[in-house]
Amino acid sequence: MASEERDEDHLLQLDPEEIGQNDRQLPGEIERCTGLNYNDFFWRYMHKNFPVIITDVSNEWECQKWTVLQESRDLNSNTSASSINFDYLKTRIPNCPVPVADCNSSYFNSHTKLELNFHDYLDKWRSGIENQSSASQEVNSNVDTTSRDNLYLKDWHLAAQMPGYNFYKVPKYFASDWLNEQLIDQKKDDYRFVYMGPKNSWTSYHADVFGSFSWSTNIVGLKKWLIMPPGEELKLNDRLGNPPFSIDEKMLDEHNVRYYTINQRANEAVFVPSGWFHQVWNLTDTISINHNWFNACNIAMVWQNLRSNLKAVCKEISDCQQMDNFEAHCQTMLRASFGINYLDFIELLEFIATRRLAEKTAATKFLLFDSYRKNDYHVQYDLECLRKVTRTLTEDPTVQRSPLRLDERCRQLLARLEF
Ligand SMILES: O=C(O)CCC(=O)C(=O)O
Ligand SMILES: [Fe+2]
Repeated sequence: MASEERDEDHLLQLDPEEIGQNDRQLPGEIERCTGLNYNDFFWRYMHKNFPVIITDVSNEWECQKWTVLQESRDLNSNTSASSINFDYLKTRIPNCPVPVADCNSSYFNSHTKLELNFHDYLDKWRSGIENQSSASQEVNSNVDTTSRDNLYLKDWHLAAQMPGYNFYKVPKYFASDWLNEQLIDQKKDDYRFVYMGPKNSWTSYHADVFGSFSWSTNIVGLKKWLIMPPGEELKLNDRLGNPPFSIDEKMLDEHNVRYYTINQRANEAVFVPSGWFHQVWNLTDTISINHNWFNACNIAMVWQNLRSNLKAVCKEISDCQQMDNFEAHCQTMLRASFGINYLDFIELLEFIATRRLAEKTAATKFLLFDSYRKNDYHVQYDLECLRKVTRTLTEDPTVQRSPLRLDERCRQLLARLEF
């Protein structure tokens, strides 16, 4: 828990309503919560794998300086809106290469990727805004809006790239994060990202990597989300089982898809549960911070996803089944396509188990993102879920016949966890 925050905010307690109530009715709309406590978020949303919008999460973040308040030009209204502080961004962040998606062009079911230097990206963005506003002031302007650049800086590992620059603080709700806990400790590529994009940039239809959760907080701007519960996406697949590249409300209505619309404003975090397909549009110039992660609540879903991706990979190269090292080959392909394979997954479980077992007896628990400390109940809960998922792994035929003796590793892990 954050030293500056109250302890009871972070106590994880068994919610009495939780017991025997797994199949809750889907509500009519996604709730917007202010002042939600950790326990309520944990049991009512994260554990139930249901989305929520949380307000006021980023008021104090340093990256508020990336925005400037602009008085409205409309003299009759007192409204003010924030816009991008290009000068501050350029002074604070070096001109490093950044990953950019071209939202006007696609390549194999995703937006074409390119790399630009950060300051060049900002210059293009700023001149796009200036051209747009001068065009809108011209009466009968003939400017062709479709030929404008639509470049989206996304999946930028800025936190890893500038470790000394604390431009945001992970909200307490999202602090239990096994994925980044391991990757940051081992100094590997993590899943902490910055997104910056002009009005009309967008992210195509997808579910998140590994079947992970994601959270996304708007620093400035407005995002529109279309998001659907797991299973609904099947209604949109073509006859070969391929999902569409892009969706809209008309398509969803025509296919009788149950879905939700979220209008996400600045300072609001959206919690995206595991396996919920979504598409996202920036309705205005927008900057957001986003993490992918998993923990005790969705580790079993990530494991099921890993298993079904292995099945798909094996099927794809089934003509090589007679090869001596067919299974090892499948694991290599699994890592390439999915991001992790069975060995990586087991190593992650071992890493978290070692930490939680040490925490069980230690007076001080590990800090999550330098701010939050877990209580004993949280450690117990993590250990229980680790035990459950490891037991499932020991029953998996691929694990059992692994040439890497993954079965032995799982059994040893289980013995440590059952101690
Ligand atoms: O903001 C975006 O463009 C995409 C965000 C997203 O897909 C996510 O947070 O899972
Ligand atoms: Fe996503």
